Formats: sequence, structure tokens, C-alpha cells
Amino acid sequence: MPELQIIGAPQSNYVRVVRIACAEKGAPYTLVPVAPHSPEVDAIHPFGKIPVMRHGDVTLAESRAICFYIDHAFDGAPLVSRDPAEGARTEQWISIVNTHFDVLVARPYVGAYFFPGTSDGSPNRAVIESVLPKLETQFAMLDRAVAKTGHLVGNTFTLADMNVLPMLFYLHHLPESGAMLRRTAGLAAYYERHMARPSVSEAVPPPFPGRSSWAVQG
Ligand SMILES: N[C@@H](CCC(=O)N[C@@H](CS)C(=O)NCC(=O)O)C(=O)O
Repeated sequence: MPELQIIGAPQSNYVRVVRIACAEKGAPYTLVPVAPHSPEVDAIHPFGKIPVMRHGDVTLAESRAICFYIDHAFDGAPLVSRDPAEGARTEQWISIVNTHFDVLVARPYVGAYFFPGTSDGSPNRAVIESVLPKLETQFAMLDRAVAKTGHLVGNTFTLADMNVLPMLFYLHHLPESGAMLRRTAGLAAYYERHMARPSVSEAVPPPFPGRSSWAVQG
């Protein structure tokens, strides 16, 4: 079998999702740790985003498509149930998390700390304050979703869980969101439990370039 390459910096949430998926499937891969818009990435993703993937003649962009490929091309337990309703529920949670939680709340908040766009590089308080009420609502929504089984879908660890955990990792390490997560008991227990899973803990991202740790001042 040709080498499976996952291409993208390990700090990326979505690179981590794909790495967790590979580990869950037992699919060996080589990480090519390059930034968005690198030539290797631009050759595959129309907008230069990471991750992208190369496996022999197969090249793919977008984490969901890459995970589909890994799920179907490799042996191992399915990442998404083949049962229509259960599989669709997994897709539903991936879509909700990617189009609402990530884009509207988690990404602007995390960006306000790590890519603040302020003249002195300090956290962008205007963005942080505007997003915090929405974050509370989104945490409550996720808390309800995992309340019954400790998973987003059914009683197993699916791609829906793999998809949200890397986002929660950043939120856990930042001041207001970390405190909010710890106050949201069910979601906090969900986070701690699944962070300890080998596929997840083995893909902990290194700090962003120029930083020595994830510790951040509010
Ligand atoms: N929908 C894409 C999102 C990928 C994405 O936004 N990647 C970020 C890093 S986490 C990126 O490449 N950002 C650079 C940019 O948007 O220019 C996926 O699921 O793969």
C-alpha cells in the first residue's frame, strides 16, 4: 500500500481530527507539517486550507472528505455508523459543530488570543467579549447533547466526537472559555474522559510557533 500523507500543521484542529481518525482506524500515516497556503497544500486545496491528504494517486482536501476516505479505505471499526439513522446523526453533529460552534464562536474566540490583529499583539478584547455569550449558549447545547451517553451519537466514540474534541482543547486552555467549560459539568467530564483516549492524547498539538506553551494570560 502507498504511504498515506496527512499534510498540514499539527496545531490545526482539523489536522488533528484526521490524525485521530487515522489512529482509530489503525491507519499508519506520515504527517507533513506545513502551513496553510504552502505549495503542497495549494496543489490540492482550492483555498490553500489544511489538512490535505495524499495516498498514492488519491489527493483530497477538506477534513470530512479525508475522513470518509480513511474510514472506507482502511480496515477497523467504522468512524461513522453504516446504520442510516445513526450515521446521519453523526453527520448532523459534524455539520452543527463545523458550521455553528467552530465558525461562529470557537474560531473567532481562539483567534482573538492567538491571531489578535491588535497593534501590540495583546488579546482582542472586543472580539472576546462579543463572543462569550454565544459560547455559553453553545456549551449548554453540547452539554445537553452528551448528557445521555457521554458521546455525541449513540454509545460509541464516533467521528462526531473526534471532530469536536480538538476545538474543545483550545477552549480548555484559554481563560474565559476554560472556566466556562469547567462550570459545564457534563461537557467537562466528556472532555476529560475522551482527551485521555490514546488516539486523542497522542495528537496533542505543539504550541503555535513563537510560543513555548499553551499558557495564555487573559
Ligand atoms: N472546512 C475545512 C476547514 C479547514 C481549515 O479551516 N483549516 C484552517 C486551519 S484549522 C486553515 O487552513 N486556515 C488557513 C486559512 O483559512 O487561510 C476542513 O474541514 O478541512
